[in-house]
Parts: sequence; structure tokens; C-alpha cells
Amino acid sequence: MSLVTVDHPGEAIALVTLNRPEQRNALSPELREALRDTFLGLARDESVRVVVVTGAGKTFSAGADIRSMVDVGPYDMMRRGDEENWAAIRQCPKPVIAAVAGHALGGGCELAMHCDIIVAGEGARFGQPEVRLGIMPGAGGTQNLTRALGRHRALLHLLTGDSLTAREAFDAGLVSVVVPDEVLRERALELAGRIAAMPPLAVREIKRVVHAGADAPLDVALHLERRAAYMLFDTQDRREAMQAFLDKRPPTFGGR
Ligand code: CO8
Repeated sequence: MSLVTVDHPGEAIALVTLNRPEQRNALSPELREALRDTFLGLARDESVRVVVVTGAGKTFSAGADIRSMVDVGPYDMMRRGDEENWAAIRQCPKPVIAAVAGHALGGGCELAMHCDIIVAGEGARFGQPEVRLGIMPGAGGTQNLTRALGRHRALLHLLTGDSLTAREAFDAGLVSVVVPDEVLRERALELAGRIAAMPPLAVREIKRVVHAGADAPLDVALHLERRAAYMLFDTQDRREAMQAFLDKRPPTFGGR
């Protein structure tokens, strides 16, 4: 059985499912490699405009597979090439939506935070419990959680391992939207469909500039934004969108 499955539940949408429900979708080295290959493939696949990531069963992901780390040393960890696995997700040029049901812990929370939008079921829990295992987050948890929550709230959770509820995560700005658990997948796919119907080049540039500008000085970030905004005036989709507005008809976008 595949550790990661890919379905196409709607036009231009790929639904990526972590598929180790008995182990609460713990991210074994094999699963992380499968996830990397999946993302590299989806980045190249022109028929896909938006990616949704979710977990099979009642848990998004319980994080790194603890069994696979019990007897390893620092060089074993380094040789696993995990940086490349995460880079494939972080560098995906298409919008990635996490649909989180149940726990997103450790690497699972880091995976959700690698996504652009987080849709959480009401029962979802987000946390970085690594400290309880004598380690610490290694896939962006200290940085992404701190950027989302602020230093003082982030350290409270990083140093105690205590989770945030979906509502707390929403109030703190970590989660984009909270929905009833029973409609989580449907709502995430609906959102993916709306974004997939947008002009793809504009979508891609907005994502690129938000990420590239996030840690740049404001002047540099504003410069990036202006250049990208100018460039979009050269696309067929921009002409089509504006003409359709004037013609009072729905636009059709070809991604050109
Ligand atoms: N790793 C391996 N197996 C796991 C994991 C895990 N992270 N989580 C759950 N499992 C397994 C359990 O061992 C159990 O297996 P079995 O049936 O064979 O006994 C099965 O999944 C079901 O687990 P539970 O009975 O515990 O399921 P519950 O639904 O009761 O609870 C939880 C679900 C709350 C998710 C619970 O399983 C849990 O707390 N899991 C551990 C969470 C955790 O500590 N995650 C952090 C892992 S460390 C990490 O992610 C970052 C590592 C960074 C390394 C640094 C890199 C440089």
C-alpha cells in the first residue's frame, strides 16, 4: 500500500493523503521520501494548479516516526537528506492547502506550517512536543511557530510541548479557517477549487512574492511585489480577466 496517495477530486486539484493511519501518519523516512517525490511530480504537472494535503484516518500526522529515531546518531539523521524532502514541499510553486483533522504534532505541525493555507477541523490540535523527547523541532517548527504566534506564545508551547486547539491556533493566526470536522475535506477542496479557477500566473506570483518578501527588508519586498505586478500585465489571462469584466461574462484562463 502506498505511503502517500494522490487523487484528483476536482479539476486541476491534487489531493495528497498521508497513508499510515495505524501509526497516525507518523513521518517515517520512507514516507518523507514519498512525500518529496510526490511534491516534485506535482510541481511539474501542468494539469495541477492547487495541492491539498491531508492525513488518512483521524490524525493529520503524529510527526517524525519515533521508532525510526530511537537508535540513530546525528550523522544518521544528516544522511537521511531530510532537508531536501522538506525543500520539495516548501518550494512547491503552487498553492498548498493543509486539511488538518485531529493531531498535527512535531513534524506533522511543521508539515502543516509548510503549507500556504491551513484549514482545520474543530477537533484539530497543533503542537511541537519534541522537547518531551529530549530533542527539538528540526523542520522549521521553532521559526514558523514563532512567526505565527510571536516569541512569547511560541516559547510557551515549544518549551512545554503543550498543543493548541484549532480555535487557539486560529486566534493566534496559525490557522486560516476552522470548520466542522465532518465537512473538513469538502471545505478544503471547495477552497482549492476556487483558487484553481483563478488565473494561475497571478496565483503563482502572489505566492512567490509573499514567501520571498516575508523576511526581506520592506523596501526590497515592495520592490519584488511591484516588479511581479508589472510582469502580470504581459499575460493573456490578465487581458482576458479585464475584458471579461467589461463584457459582463465569466473569464476563461489558460495560464498564459
Ligand atoms: N512515531 C511512531 N509511531 C507513532 C507515532 C510517532 N510519532 N505516533 C503514534 N505512533 C504509533 C503508536 O506507537 C501506536 O503504534 P502501535 O499501535 O504499534 O502501538 C499507533 O501509532 C497509535 O498511537 P496511539 O495509540 O498513541 O494513538 P492515539 O490516537 O491514542 O494518539 C497521538 C495519537 C496523540 C498522535 C499519539 O500517538 C502521540 O502523542 N504520538 C507522538 C507524538 C509526538 O511526540 N510527535 C513528535 C515526534 S518528533 C518530531 O516530529 C520531530 C523530530 C525532529 C527531529 C530533528 C531533525 C533534525
